[in-house]
Amino acid sequence: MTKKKHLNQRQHQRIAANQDRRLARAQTKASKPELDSDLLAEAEHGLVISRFGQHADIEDSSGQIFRCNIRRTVNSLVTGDKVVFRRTKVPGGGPEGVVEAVAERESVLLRPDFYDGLKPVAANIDLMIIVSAVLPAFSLNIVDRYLIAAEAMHIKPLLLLNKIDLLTKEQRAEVDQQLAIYQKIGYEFLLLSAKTGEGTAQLDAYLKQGVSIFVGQSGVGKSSLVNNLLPDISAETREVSENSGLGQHTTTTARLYHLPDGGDLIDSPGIREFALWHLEPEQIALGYPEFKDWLGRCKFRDCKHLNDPGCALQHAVSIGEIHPERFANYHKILLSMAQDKPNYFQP
Ligand SMILES: Nc1nc2c(ncn2[C@@H]2O[C@H](COP(=O)(O)OP(=O)(O)O)[C@@H](O)[C@H]2O)c(=O)[nH]1
Ligand SMILES: [Mg+2]
Ligand SMILES: [Zn+2]
Repeated sequence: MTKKKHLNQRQHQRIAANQDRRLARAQTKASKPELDSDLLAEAEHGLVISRFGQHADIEDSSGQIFRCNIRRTVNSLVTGDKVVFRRTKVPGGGPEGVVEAVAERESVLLRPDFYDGLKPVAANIDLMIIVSAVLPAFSLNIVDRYLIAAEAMHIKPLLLLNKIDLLTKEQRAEVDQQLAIYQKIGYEFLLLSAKTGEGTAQLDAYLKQGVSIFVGQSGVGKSSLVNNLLPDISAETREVSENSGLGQHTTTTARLYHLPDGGDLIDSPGIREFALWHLEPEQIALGYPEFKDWLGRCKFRDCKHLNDPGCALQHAVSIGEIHPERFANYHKILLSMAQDKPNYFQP
């Protein structure tokens, strides 16, 4: 048997197991009576700190947290959602309240799961901090992938280059040149060292402005940055869930933390790295803001922007309006997306 066939069989088993679990969940949900309205206090506004299955931890305006049930009419509820909830009047072992409704989201982070498809994992994020580093190599291709995701989800991106303590003079000059490409397009960036603390004051200034998340490939220093910001939360706990063999379902439970110096951070190891299988080819081009003025101006409507005659994008590259490396990455990403997509996301 080939390796590929073997994997497919395992995928089938996994999908079947997921379906069984979903069915079981739906059955317990149906048999559970909903809380009587007489036992509930007035409706108030709350914030979802974390969601676990049929429960969610909701924070009220004074900062108190209540473990609540979720009304069946609430379709989707994730960390960062703003809700209307009602506390239970009589304290006892049961739920401390009920989530009645969810406010419209300003943004939602979607994460594609190989087996389950697209899943919302956090809402109302203001800033996606895209972490990269010189070790492992500073990859503009990976940076571009996360930028495309940020553009598609309408979340403001911030480029953060970590581990600057490791940069030689030559590397620093090279990095400055690469970052200038992004600065010209209008992206903001920070140079930082989670090890020495250099640059953390600038990071704090960004974090204070709202709700942030860290994303980026493995090894760039995301855990180190989070641990620096939240020293009171046991790093041990975090690493355990990060390395547990329990699968993606447990590690994607995101949690919202209030930062000691202001602002909020939504975090879980599972949301720090994610793939982009779910994006359409059109979204890839839209993930490059500097293409916008040129898209739709090619001679042929179905222009692939490769060697097509009369290509406006090629022209923009030739006159220096689009950087050749960004243009090359665009084609590389398009190609790899078509190849890497799991069957789930094939049209
Ligand atoms: N020299 C240096 N090493 C760092 C820095 N930040 C993180 N590291 C190291 O890089 C490795 C990966 O860091 P980690 O936080 O686990 O990365 P993650 O996979 O993105 O969560 C660890 O060995 C860290 O100690 C930094 O600013 N400078
Ligand atoms: Mg980590
Ligand atoms: Zn073209």
